[in-house]
Amino acid sequence: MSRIIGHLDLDYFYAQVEEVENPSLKDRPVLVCVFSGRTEESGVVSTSNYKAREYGIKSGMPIAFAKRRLDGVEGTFIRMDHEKYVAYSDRVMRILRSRVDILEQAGIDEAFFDVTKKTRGDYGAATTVALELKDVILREEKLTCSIGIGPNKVVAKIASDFKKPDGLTIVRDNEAPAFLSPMSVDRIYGVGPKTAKLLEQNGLTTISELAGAPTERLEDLLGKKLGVYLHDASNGADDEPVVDRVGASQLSRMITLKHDTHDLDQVMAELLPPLRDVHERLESKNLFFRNVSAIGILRDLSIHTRSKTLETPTNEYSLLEREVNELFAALLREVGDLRRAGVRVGGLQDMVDQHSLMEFTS
Ligand code: DCP
Ligand code: CA
Ligand code: CA
Repeated sequence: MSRIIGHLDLDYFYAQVEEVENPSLKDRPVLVCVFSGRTEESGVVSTSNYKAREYGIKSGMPIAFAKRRLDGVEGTFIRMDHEKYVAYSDRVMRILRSRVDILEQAGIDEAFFDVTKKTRGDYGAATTVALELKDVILREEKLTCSIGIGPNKVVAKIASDFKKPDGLTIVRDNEAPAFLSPMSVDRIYGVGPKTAKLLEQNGLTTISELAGAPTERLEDLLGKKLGVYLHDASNGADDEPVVDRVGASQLSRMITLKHDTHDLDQVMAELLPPLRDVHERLESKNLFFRNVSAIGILRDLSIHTRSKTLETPTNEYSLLEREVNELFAALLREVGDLRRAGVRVGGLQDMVDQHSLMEFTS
């Protein structure tokens, strides 16, 4: 049976979350920004709503530049609040995970899913699942998203981007080559600006041109692995599995400190709620952690990290707190005042696996 794979991507994610929390924003341009703090206007646009995009606003654009683009129209500029978006993201992922066979989170606002079993390989049933996912996310979180359904990850990812916002694009197995051929090569997952440029310099701009190029030529240009992958992908073939990465994943929380500080006790005091939150999340998911990191962001926005790998995975709170304390002590010996502080646990693994492993080895 051929697979049925989906890709879901939330629409104008950070800006949409801000609209959800303040619906009066909806009809005007909303720009979520990272302010670097030098002057009132220094920093970049992280993302914007579709109203703002009508004026040519793009992610990564300097704020001052975006203001000029708006040309006198009143926009709302909002400071990026990463923790808030992570909380929405976590809830959306939880909604999805319970409704598909396998979920693979691929970014803060996107995930691949496999529904082959659930739909018994039937695209009609997959359409129903996709509509249901859109519906639940809208009902429970007030967020719209775009979904692509196809025979593999490459096609699903391109399909979710095909109609945005609030789109649903279904590409059946036999429709994949025709769907892909007119698109530019950079739509393929894994083709960044550098690869795209190299391909273009070699006369390969569209996916159909790429699909027609002999594999050996692509291998010469890009190396064996990427060459073979792109040959297959451009022909609509891709057998990358959807994998639940929970076991390899990490969990983090960042906070902005009340005042920039170099005081370890102050940092730890403010970090207690996020630390407890991280620990609760681990417990609720029955996970042990293996790595701990302390993250500090300074006034100039430079990011500094200290990490430690434990000898054995654990879920013990007191140990987590102690390790984080030590890591911050080390970090503060080397950097100046912290503006933001955070903690990350990684090497997460299922307690069930852990127990069975211990039974096995003892
Ligand atoms: N993001 C960012 N800086 C970028 C690109 C993205 O900070 N250069 C953040 C803000 C986005 C989020 O990541 O909301 C998700 O990125 P997407 O590329 O999925 O873009 P959006 O969700 O904002 O818009 P779209 O509706 O096109 O998916
Ligand atoms: Ca998105
Ligand atoms: Ca995305």
